Amino acid sequence: MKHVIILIFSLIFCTTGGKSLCYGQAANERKRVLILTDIENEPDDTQSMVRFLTYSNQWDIEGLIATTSVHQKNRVAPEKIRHLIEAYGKVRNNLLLHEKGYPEVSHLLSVTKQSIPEFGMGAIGPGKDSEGSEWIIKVLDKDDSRPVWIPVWGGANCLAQALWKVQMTRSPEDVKKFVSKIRMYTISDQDDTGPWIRKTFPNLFYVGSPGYHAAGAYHYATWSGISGDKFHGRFVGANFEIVDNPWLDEHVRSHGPLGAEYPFTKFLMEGDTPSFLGLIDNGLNDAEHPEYGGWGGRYELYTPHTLRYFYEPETRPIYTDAMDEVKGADGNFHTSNKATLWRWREAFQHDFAARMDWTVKPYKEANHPPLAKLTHSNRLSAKSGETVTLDGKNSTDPDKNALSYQWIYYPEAGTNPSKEPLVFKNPESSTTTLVAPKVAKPETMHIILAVTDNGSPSLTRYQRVILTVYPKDA
Ligand SMILES: [Ca+2]
Ligand SMILES: [Ca+2]
Repeated sequence: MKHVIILIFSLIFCTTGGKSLCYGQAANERKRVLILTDIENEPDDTQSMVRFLTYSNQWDIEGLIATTSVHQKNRVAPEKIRHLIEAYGKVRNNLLLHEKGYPEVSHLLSVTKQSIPEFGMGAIGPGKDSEGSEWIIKVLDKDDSRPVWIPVWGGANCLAQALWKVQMTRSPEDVKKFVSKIRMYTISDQDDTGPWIRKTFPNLFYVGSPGYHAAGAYHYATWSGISGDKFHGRFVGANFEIVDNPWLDEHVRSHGPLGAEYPFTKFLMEGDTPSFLGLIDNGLNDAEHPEYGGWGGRYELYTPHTLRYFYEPETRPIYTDAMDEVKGADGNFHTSNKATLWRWREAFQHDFAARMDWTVKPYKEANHPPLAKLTHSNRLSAKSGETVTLDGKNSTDPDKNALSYQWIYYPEAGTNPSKEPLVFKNPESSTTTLVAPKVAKPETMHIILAVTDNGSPSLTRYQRVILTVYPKDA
């Protein structure tokens, strides 16, 4: 019933010009999330699970399922998930001093499941059902119209078995309905079931950088932008210090019982985290639109036969690697898919650091994010040559911190083919204007308002304005 009320609420928001963007799942609707993890294959799944638990009040957590992967073919480790939930249980009361809605330990334990300890397509077919695959079916079959977001941190075979079973036992119409509720994000292909899912279910909402580690795909993948900023030893612009072990010691590992569970980085910090960074409700992310870009990176819908490491006969589009041009910490401009993610690195690292503070500090000693607010709709339109006013002056901060403002044009997220940047008057004040540029046909332009407080660590929230510009004589 709760989701029906939320849906009605968001419909009212849409019709009254509220903050919702009004298509697909409303951007501000509480999301259902089910994680698949090859936890224990290396430290980074554990790191990602620690971060995930500090955001667990943002979502309805429907499943935490231990799986295999190419890096851990014959083992699943649900006991590690349970261990981390127990550590979360020690700090839950403190987290609740800062934000409401943190789930009970008993709830998280009740949705912790496991797949069978077999690798890839070897675990698909008759007799291969598992506690995990049956749970996925149960979650997707719930009488709940909201989609289920499925970040895949290892192999995808537990989800593949659920899909295989549904396809074998249900009518094509019911299979279609089942598939339509899935929102899948994979950290590349960590077994051979990702390609099978893409081929077998061509309408399944699929985000990821396809390809195996062996093919070098991990170096190219968008997700590696979370903490990788070297490519063949070359510095490519992002700030590495804030994802390196000394920073993590200071801001995470030294913070109470949950921070103590955060392991030392072996390869990359938190390679799996990009799969849920885009699900955080921060005013920038719009998970139903991976092409808009957000904390988890930006992904465009196309058939990835042009990928550098493409090696399979794909015939369908998926949301995959897209390029942004971004000014890096080195002062130079960089054009890359990884930049779509590392451009937000300081904001999402500070946000995590603040939440780790929440696990140990009283309210007054920690920082809390500002509330970015527009005095107008997120959807505006103008004709070429008209002046458009953008106003974020009603933004507030729960700690009464001073706020700074930045108006950012995000050309890659819109349709405007012109490379000309939009010119904001006073781009660092709460209110700005711009002159709508010349266009040949209606074009959309994405403008991001970033509001940052002066607390410690500084925290940022956003609003996205989608401006449609019409030709002057239209
Ligand atoms: Ca993993
Ligand atoms: Ca604050």
